[in-house]
Amino acid sequence: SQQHYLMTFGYLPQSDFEIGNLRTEEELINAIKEMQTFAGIPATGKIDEKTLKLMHTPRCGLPDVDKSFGGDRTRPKRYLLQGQRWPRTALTWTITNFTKDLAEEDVRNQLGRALSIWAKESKLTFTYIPTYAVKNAENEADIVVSFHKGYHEDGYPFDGEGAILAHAFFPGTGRGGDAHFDDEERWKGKRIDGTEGTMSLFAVAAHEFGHSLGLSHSSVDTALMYPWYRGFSDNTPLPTDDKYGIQQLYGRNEDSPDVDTLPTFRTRIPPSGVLTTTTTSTTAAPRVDTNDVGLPTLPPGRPDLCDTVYDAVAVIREELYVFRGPYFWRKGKQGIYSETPTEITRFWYGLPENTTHIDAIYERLDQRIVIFVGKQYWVFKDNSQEPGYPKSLTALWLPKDLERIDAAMVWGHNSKTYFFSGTMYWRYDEDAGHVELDYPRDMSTWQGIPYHIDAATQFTDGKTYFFKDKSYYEFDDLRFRAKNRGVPYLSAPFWLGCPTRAEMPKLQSVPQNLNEDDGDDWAVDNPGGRRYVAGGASLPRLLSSSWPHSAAVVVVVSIGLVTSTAAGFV
Ligand SMILES: [Ca+2]
Ligand SMILES: [Ca+2]
Ligand SMILES: [Zn+2]
Ligand SMILES: [Zn+2]
Repeated sequence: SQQHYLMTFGYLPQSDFEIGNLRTEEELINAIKEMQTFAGIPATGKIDEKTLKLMHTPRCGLPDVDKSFGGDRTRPKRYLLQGQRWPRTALTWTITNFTKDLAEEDVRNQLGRALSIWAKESKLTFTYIPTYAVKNAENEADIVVSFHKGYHEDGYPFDGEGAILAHAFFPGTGRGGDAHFDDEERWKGKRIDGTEGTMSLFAVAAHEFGHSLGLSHSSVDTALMYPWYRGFSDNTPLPTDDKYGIQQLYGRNEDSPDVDTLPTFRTRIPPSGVLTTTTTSTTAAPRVDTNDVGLPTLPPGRPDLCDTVYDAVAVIREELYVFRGPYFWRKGKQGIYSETPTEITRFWYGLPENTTHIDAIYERLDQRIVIFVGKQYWVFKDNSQEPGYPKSLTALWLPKDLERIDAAMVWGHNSKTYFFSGTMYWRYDEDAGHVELDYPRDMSTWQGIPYHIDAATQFTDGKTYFFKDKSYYEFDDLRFRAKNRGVPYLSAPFWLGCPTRAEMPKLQSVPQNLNEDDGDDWAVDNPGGRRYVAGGASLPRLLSSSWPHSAAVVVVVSIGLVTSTAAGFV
C-alpha cells in the first residue's frame, strides 16, 4: 500500500504503525510532499501521476530519511561515531552466494568495476578475497556480497522481481558493509538463459557500495546515490555529488582532479534502521580518527564553534546553516556535521574566491538559495549559481545608498520575505520581484527585537528567531513580540550544542582519559536532561540536542498559515 511504501522508505514513522496509531490526513499529505521533494517532482501532497510513476520505479531498499530518530534512550549511544566510515582505506571484499542466473566470473567482474568507480575518486582500495579462500566471510572481508530471495534473516526481505532491487549495510563489523541483491531480478550480463536481462547489476552495485562505504541517499537526481534506479554506465564519471561525498569520508585520490562543487544535500549519517542492525550485532565499533585518512585541516584563525557572533543563519532543506567569516557550520536532524567549519566558497560555487563573509542568506519557497554580500546578491540552485548574478540590491528596489542588509528570511507566519538593515525592514514581494511600496518600516514594530540584528530565520520548529552578538531572541509570532520579555538567550548551547556556563563545572569533573571504545562511561547526563560526550581532549559535545524530530512537518504546516491579525499588520 501507499502507506507501507512511505513507511518503508522513512517518510512515515514505523512506530505509529506498530502501536496502531491512526494517521491524520495531514500526516499523510506531509509524508507524500516530503517524498516528492526528495525525488525532485512537484510537491503536491497527492498521489498524482508523477508520484505513481515514481513509486513504481524500482529502487534501493534503504530508507531515504530517518523518522525514528529522536529522544530514544534505548538506542546505542555510539551512533554518532558508528558507521560513518571505515577507519582505514584498504578494504577487502568477497562474494559468498552467487546468483544462478549469471556466470560467476561475470558477477565478479561487474561488482569489481562498481567498486573501482569509488576507488578511482578516493584513497580507497579494494582487494578481492576468492570465495574458496574464505572460511568465515564476516571476519575476513569488509564487504560481503550475496544474492537472496525473499526473507533472508536480516529483517529487510526482498520482494520478487522489480520494486526493491538490493540493499547494503553501513560500515561496521559483522554485517556492516555487506551488500545483498535480490536474486529474483533479471540481472543484465552473461545470463545462463541467454536472454538480455532488465537491471544492470553494475549500476545497482555501484549505488549499494556507496552505502557500504558510508554514504546515504541523495536527493540530487543526477547522483548515483539517488534512491530510484535510472541506470548508470561504466564510462560515466562518478557524479559530483557522490564524488564529494566519498572524498569527504576518505580523502581524494591524488591522481583525481579536485572537486569544484560540494553539493551534499544528503543526510551524511546513515539511517538508523539499518545502523541499529549493525550496532546490535557488534560489540566493538571502529574507532574513527579524523587524521588517519589524511583529510585536509583548515588553516588557523577559523571561528570557535562555541564562542562566536553569527553573520547569517538559515534553514536550507530543513537543515541549519550558521555562518561566520568565510566559514559555516551545518546541522542536520542527527546533529552537527562537523565542529570544524566548511569554507563557504567550497560549497556555493560561484561566489568570489576571496569572499570574507556573507551578510545574509535565505531559502526561497521555490528552494532557490539567496546570498547577500555588501551591495550585491546571488541566487543558487542547490550549490550552483544561477546565471546573471551577482545583481545589485537596487534590483530588488532597495535604496541605492544601502550598504548591506543584516538579515533575510521567509517569515513562516505569512510566507512573505523580509529584509532587515540597521533600524529598518522591508517586505519583499517574490512574485513582483521588488520590495513593497510602503516600506521600509521601523524595526521597533518587531517588539523586543533590537536594531542592527546579525541574522534571522524561521527554524524547523516553526518558530522565528533573531540573532545579535552571541545571543538570540525567540519571537512570538502570534503576540508579535519577543519572548522572555525581550531578554536574549546565549546562542551556542541551543544552536550548536555547546555546553552552557552552568553545565561546564559538571563536565570538567568528567575524567579526561575516558576510553571511547569501552562502552558508555563517557556519556554524561546533565540535570537538564541533555547528554554530552567527553573523550580525551575533545570538546564536550551535545549528543541528544533539542532538534525536534518531527521538524519537517512543522515547517510545511506553518507555511500554510496565511491569515492572522499580526501578519496583516507587518
Ligand atoms: Ca525485487
Ligand atoms: Ca548578517
Ligand atoms: Zn540506496
Ligand atoms: Zn539483506
